[in-house]
Amino acid sequence: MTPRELILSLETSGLVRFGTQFVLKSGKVSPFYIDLRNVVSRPDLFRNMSDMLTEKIRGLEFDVISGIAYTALPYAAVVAERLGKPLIFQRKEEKSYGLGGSIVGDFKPGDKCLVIDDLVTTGESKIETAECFEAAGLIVKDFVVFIDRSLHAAADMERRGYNLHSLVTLEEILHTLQAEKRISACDVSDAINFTKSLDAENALERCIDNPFARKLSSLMERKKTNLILSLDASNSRDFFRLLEAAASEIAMVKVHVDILEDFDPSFPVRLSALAEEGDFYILADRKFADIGNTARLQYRGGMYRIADWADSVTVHMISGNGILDGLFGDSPQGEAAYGPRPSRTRGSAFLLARMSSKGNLINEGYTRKVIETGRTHPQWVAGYIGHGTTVSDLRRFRDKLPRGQLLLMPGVQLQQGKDNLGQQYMSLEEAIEGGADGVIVGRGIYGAADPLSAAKMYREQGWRAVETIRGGRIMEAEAVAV
Ligand code: S5P
Repeated sequence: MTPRELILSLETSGLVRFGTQFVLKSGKVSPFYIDLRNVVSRPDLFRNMSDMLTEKIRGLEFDVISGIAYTALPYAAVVAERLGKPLIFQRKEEKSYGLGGSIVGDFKPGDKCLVIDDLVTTGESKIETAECFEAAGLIVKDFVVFIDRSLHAAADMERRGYNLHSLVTLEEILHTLQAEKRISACDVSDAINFTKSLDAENALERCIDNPFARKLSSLMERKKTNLILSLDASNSRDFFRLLEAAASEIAMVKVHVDILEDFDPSFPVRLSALAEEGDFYILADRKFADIGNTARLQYRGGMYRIADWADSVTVHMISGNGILDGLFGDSPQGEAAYGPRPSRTRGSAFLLARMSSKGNLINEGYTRKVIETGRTHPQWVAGYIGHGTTVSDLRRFRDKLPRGQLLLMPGVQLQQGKDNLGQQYMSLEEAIEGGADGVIVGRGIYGAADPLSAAKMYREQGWRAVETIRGGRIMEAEAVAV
């Protein structure tokens, strides 16, 4: 069966329909309707479509094959049998008994898995499936669908590291049916306009506007530096000596305030004045991790009163989303007990999505949930702290982050390497090539014989890489336009 014959036959069978208004599952009213679920009850069409799929897939490289339940599963079974490849699939429901996780079938970590689905609209559900498989150790590169009913999904998926192959696209359907006079020019323009507006809405949903992310990225571009100095000094004399020297080179200073032996209330006053004068921001790397109420007390109160002076803070999501409300939400019990809610541009967080230390317990599933939390809390989450083992590993992670939020990467030095307490370093250029927006450097600078020269070198090399690799832009243009 050719793509043209497939389109005509789907239209004849009423599986692709135009000309009236259809209410979709989302509640939106669409000028066309595509539903391939019942193809399985038409043996001829099912066989023809399975044949087309088999031919499309034959040339691709994979070890196991999967179909997204339920619609695509029967095809995946047929194609797997014909090509002599193992079939695996993801349960739709969480299993609550027996052994084994949510994936049915045998595979080895590192196996390449090809995934079949019936349609693609935004690509989001495909990416969720890929992430589930990746969390189980599989490598997912290729998706094959019957119909690409969007105008952008293939490009969006490619940006996130996946190839989308489709048997027919919406544009081919429209073109074929119009040429056959089965639909009018008006049907065609309605379908295109509807799809464009849906695509635009989806793009907006994925695009996040966080005030601090915007401020930090514009400071980076203005000052031409993506350097975040991790100033882990144990006394304020060393701290300020280093900071005063490096101020002109950095976009932000990262502070572990509880490392200081001689902290007193004059410390944040002096730090804030220096930040103002030297044009950089302050990130308190407190790594809040407790329940919301405790985190709120730690952030707004105690002797450090971090909320009063830090532009942003780091947060572990291990205790659940309540921590973000605790840190940045209003105080139902009044401000007296907890201190005031931080201002909108001050109260922001970088979530720890991946760590640089060897043997850390964060896995892909955890990282995925952290990103999801960041995506659903755009008012507070300016970005993520994340690390990669290789450029491509970092790139794949970066591509999963919403646009408009930033990736700050620790564990960076001029060369790859490690310390003797589990820290792992990636080189500065690799970090930027992999998609880091800000590079966090500690001992590479303050541990150097001449910290000021080191800071200058990191800043220059880092910004040169930003110019070469990303054209001198930190924030993608679309994100700023929201
Ligand atoms: O995964 C992480 C997260 C962070 S915030 N790995 C890290 O190293 N960090 C912090 O970055 C760490 O607490 C330290 O302050 C800095 C790295 O310092 P360096 O001396 O190894 O560059």
